[in-house]
Amino acid sequence: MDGNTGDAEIDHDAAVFVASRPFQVMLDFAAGSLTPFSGSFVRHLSDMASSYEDQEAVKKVLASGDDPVIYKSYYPDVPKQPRHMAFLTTTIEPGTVGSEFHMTRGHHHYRDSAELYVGMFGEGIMIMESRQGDFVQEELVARALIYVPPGWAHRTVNTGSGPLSFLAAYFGDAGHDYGSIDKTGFSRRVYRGDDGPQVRRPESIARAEDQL
Ligand code: M6P
Ligand code: ZN
Repeated sequence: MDGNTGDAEIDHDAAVFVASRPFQVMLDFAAGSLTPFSGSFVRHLSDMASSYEDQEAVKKVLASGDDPVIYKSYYPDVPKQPRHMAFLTTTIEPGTVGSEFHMTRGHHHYRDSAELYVGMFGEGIMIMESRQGDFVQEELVARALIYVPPGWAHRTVNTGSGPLSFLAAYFGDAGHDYGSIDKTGFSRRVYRGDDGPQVRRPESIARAEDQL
């Protein structure tokens, strides 16, 4: 049997598989971007105001007329389809909101699937939490690879004095589920402490547990 004919006969996913051609892009380790990129987006504090614990601090910054950039991402044109692999660079600006370090919003994937993070520059911490409540933190620095298994929510936090930049690659059809994180939050947050970053339960959760 002709090989092509055989492939055509067994390719049941053909209807949902979007054809595309191989391409090359360059990682810009100085700028934390891709060259060329197809799209980019910026998240300001106002775009993720509810993610931070200290809502008084959020209000104060926004009321002053400031709306700082928290992070910026660059991505190539990859179909959001099964069997494709999406990837993007993200650079989180340094700083805190109250005493909580700048961070991503954090999400689960709609279709539970893995994600790989590659540190480019800066210093940070990834916090990851399973649906069963297991918690893991890992340092994200240049050349660190962090593997996030299916079913683990993830948030990246910049704990350094300069920008934190990384590449993330995930399944094309993974999707971003922000709802469950917006609702329950992560069990731990990352704060600026006197002797460096502190990863701990927010005061409100710790107090509630003390009363049990
Ligand atoms: C990483 C990836 C992206 C994500 C970005 C910001 O680059 O996980 O998919 O969009 O971080 O994270 P979030 O969308 O949770 O704010
Ligand atoms: Zn993800």
